[in-house]
Amino acid sequence: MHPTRLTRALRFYFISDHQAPAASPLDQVRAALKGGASFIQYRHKQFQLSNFDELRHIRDLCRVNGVPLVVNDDVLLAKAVGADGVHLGQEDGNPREARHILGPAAIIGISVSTPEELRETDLAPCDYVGSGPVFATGTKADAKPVRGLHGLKEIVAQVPLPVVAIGGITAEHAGDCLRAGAAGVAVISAISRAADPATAAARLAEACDCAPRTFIENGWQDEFQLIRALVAPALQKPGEDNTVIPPGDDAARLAPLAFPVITTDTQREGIHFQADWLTPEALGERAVEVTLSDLAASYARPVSLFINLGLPAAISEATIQRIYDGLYAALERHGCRMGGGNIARAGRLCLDLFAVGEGRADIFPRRGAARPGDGLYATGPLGLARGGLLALQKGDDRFPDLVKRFQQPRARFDAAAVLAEHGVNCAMDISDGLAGDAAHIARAAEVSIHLAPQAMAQHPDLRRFCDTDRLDPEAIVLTGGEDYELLFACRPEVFASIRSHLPEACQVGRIEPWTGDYLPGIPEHIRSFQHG
Ligand code: TZP
Ligand code: MG
Repeated sequence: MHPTRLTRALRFYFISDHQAPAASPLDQVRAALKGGASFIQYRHKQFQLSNFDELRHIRDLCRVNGVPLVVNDDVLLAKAVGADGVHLGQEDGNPREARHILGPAAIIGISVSTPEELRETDLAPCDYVGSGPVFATGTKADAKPVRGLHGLKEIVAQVPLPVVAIGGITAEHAGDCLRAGAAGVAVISAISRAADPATAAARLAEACDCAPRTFIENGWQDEFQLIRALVAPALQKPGEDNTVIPPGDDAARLAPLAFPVITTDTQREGIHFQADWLTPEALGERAVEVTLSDLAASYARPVSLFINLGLPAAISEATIQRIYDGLYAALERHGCRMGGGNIARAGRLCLDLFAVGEGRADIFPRRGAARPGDGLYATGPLGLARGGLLALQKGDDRFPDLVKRFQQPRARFDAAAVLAEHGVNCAMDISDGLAGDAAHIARAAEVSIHLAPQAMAQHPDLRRFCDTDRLDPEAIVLTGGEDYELLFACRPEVFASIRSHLPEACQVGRIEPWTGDYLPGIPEHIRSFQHG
């Protein structure tokens, strides 16, 4: 998880209590979320398989409310239920093994009570530290000696990760812990054993300065109602350009297209994106831009878009609506219509998009049309989106321009029009990185391509990013996909004219007769670089 987001989420941390006399763990979590808890730990010291459904329900409640859930002690239980991570005590499993099993995106917390314990702890695989008991607690029978606010400060000073204070914390003390440097406070009994857990949680939220949340009890329920709501904007302008019989019937009917151009693309959570890389609106916009980018690369005018949406149970209607707001914003930008779609349940969020466009009668660019003597060019800077993604993954807020390149790519219809007018018959969009995509052209055209990423690697934003992180900008230009610029080959004299219309366009290589190697001089690790 993005470190800045994690630090924010840790502020008000609730741990469920299976021994509380009145409220069940599920009811406690519900009350905590209603009150404004920003992080949940499921802790059950006598967990049995019969408790699994309760945990699954808690997982869904957390997901639909956008609150991270970790499981105490048990890495495999965390994995089985699809929690966001695990919290380990000193005597529990090894955090490195937990990281290996749960993967790079998982949240791994570890308890550290004293500086001596800290010295024994491998913090590298961990994301945060829980430290206490700050005050006396009756909840943990084997709790270590009370460390007080002074002990908390000592740990905060020595730990390079966010620290959550724990042990006997109430709304009265929460502020003291935060002022001592804790990123957040973790409580059990202050909520689980309160006469009114939701009110107790609201008081803690206030003490932690946590914004109140609109609590969501369920994910989306009614497929038909949801579809009606989602297609409503498309129905508001029926048949405007006489291209589409709008969604609402079994299929869309398009008016005749002289040269239909059809493409598809998929965006899967955990593979193409993580939920915390993009707002729901940006996810929708990006999915459309990425799909339409293939039409731009084919010099086609976008006509109609179809979407197959795979929805996990624990996603709220509000979130789905926000994804659609983004989809519609991007469609509007490109004058493309929503043709229709389908919704199905899925384990993780996934968007499969299909776009129909109208190709030009005079030209359809092909990868195989590159010829020796051509230059290889890109319509704009490369590697910036990859830099943005790396910055996002590390939670580095210093590169908003690069992050924007990743989050908000734009299909280059403007550049495509220039290329088409210049008769450029070899073009594609760059989604896999310069090396990978140039190799597609080289294979299709049976030529060798001498890549020259040096000029692109001079981009000041990329240089600044690479300098701070000691990365090689040329390697990022070669391997960093997802800029969605167009890659094209043409005669150098044609490029000279194109350049006057596309000032950011730049040479990235040259096409040579086949020499036995598609990309001479490009090291194997760069060619075989796999994108997530
Ligand atoms: N670890 C240190 S103290 C503690 C744990 C799990 C118990 C905290 O519970 P409470 O009821 O908030 O004091
Ligand atoms: Mg433990």
